[in-house]
Amino acid sequence: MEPTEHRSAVGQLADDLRWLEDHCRRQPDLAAHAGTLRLASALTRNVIGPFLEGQPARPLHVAVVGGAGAGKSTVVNFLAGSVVAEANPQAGFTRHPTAFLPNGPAFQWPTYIGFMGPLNKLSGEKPASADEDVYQVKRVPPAKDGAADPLADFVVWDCPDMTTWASLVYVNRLLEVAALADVVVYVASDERYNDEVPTQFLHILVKAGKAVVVVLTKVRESNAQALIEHFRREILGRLPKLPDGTAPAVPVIAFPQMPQSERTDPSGAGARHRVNLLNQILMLVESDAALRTRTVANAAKFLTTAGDGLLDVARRDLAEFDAWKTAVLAGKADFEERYRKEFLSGEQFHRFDRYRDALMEQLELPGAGRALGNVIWVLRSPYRWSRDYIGGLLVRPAVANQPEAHVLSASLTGWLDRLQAEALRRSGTHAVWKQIAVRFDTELGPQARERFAQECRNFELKETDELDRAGKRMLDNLEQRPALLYTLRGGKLAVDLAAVATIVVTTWPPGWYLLLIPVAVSATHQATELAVRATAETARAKVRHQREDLVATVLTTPLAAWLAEWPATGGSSIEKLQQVLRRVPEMIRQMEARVQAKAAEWAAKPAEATPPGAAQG
Ligand SMILES: Nc1nc2c(ncn2[C@@H]2O[C@H](COP(=O)(O)OP(=O)(O)OP(=O)(O)O)[C@@H](O)[C@H]2O)c(=O)[nH]1
Ligand SMILES: [Mg+2]
Repeated sequence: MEPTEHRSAVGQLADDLRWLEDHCRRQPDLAAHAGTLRLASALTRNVIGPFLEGQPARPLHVAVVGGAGAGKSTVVNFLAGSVVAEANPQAGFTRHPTAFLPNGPAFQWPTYIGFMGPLNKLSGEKPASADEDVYQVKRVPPAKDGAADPLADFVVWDCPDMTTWASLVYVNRLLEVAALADVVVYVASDERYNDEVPTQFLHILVKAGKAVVVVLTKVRESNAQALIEHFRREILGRLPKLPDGTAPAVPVIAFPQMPQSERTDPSGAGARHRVNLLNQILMLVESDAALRTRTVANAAKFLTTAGDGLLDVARRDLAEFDAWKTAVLAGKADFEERYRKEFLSGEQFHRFDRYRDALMEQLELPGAGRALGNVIWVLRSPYRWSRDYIGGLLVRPAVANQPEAHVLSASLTGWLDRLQAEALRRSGTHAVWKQIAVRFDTELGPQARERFAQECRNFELKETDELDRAGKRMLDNLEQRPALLYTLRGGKLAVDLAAVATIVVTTWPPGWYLLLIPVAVSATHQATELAVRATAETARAKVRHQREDLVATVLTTPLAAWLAEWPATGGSSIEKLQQVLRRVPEMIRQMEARVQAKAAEWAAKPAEATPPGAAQG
């Protein structure tokens, strides 16, 4: 695998996690979750990326973290062996991270692109209290007695405090360094060892597989052992179990209340405390390569196991998105129901009458038969007159059916109004709804109407066409079956003639009974008309169904699909969220596989560095 390929994959994953984090930050109750996401993206760019690109294990990184005023800068001085960090009674004094390089031959500072994310390396020097997104690098002066530095392979980081997840700037600066660390020294003071947010932070670091050493500061010496036990039980006892079911091994040591003379002379008057701390750290270091491999493998494992949790925020958004889709579909069903009730059920499709009359006409005899037909037609005249007269009396004025265009437009208004009301009602509950509510009047509503108007033009063309086709189909059914057509025509004539013959023969000699003839031919005609009407009604019902389908396929289904996807288009957060949700799990899987492959390479190589020896007391 080429380094550039690693780089783009790592860059993409880190960016996606960063984006998820920003997305999360917009929801205040998810601040801690955003912190986990920041840690995940920082692990990707500060640990996994450099490792895959072949950066050497050295320097290892030890980060000193904890609550405000816990004594972090003081502990940094003990690690460095001299006063290098500014300890200050003002809590929250240290505002940006500072890296202290060991004295000795220079080693390669990580040059990985994206290393430390948004934090820039300061070129000059600034006080630790400078509140900027920067980190600075300083060098530890040589030991006065010329002794070798036990942490010669380590960069020691002094960090801002961890007091609230909400103070973004500090948390982010801190997380950047914590992610980078091979060893984390967690500092808690005797008075505030139990603070909630630093404890949550400790939990996350342990979950991320960091090697952690706890230093309890400002402890009364008589109380030290009891406090250590208490801390193990109450704080560490609540740590999540490791994937293999064991409790994480986290050593705890106490730094007693020290007079200033000890505090400011870590290698001299305070040396016993320093040795105690260094030994805890050096015990974790089998070799540079082994410790770094552990850091990287655990980071990859954290991404894999935390992966699902990391995406929780996205799932919540997508659940809201699904709720929107459900609302759209409910509106679609309402629209169709309304169209059925207010238009279709009362619609006669008068245009269709033409085809019914044409069907009736088809049953009349052509050619020579026409003359006979005309005779019968004359005979039926009294029937026709009375039928039309009675029909005229019976026909109730047609109920004015609402025009179709009117029903369609009103149904659309109903659909959109309902969606808008839902978006407004829920806009306080989630950003997805808020975004919809805010953009409804200016974008969603007008765009939906415009689309609908276009679809309507298409619909009108198709509906006329469909009606004509149904009418023609009815006529063609008969026309294309000449045998049936002639049987029906002939049959009707035969029945008429048979009736006439029967009347003439049975009532011979002719008398007033001949008046029965018009009655008989009228009766056969009425029967034929009823049959034709029934055929036409069946066809009309079919047209009604087809119209219903047509509304669904041409109007409501495309519009519903467009409405449903609307929140996920135009570069919206949902669109990006869907992309990220698809991409992140796959990239994490790939990343873990790459890390495993590279770790196996490292394990096969002879160790580059000899393990550092334990500190001398
Ligand atoms: N008396 C006494 N004071 C201590 C001890 N350890 C630290 N302090 C003091 O506690 C104060 C805070 O210590 P720092 O090391 O600056 O703490 P920090 O965690 O770096 O604090 P911020 O950077 O402000 O978050 C300083 O004034 C230290 O001198 C101790 O053992 N005894
Ligand atoms: Mg400090």
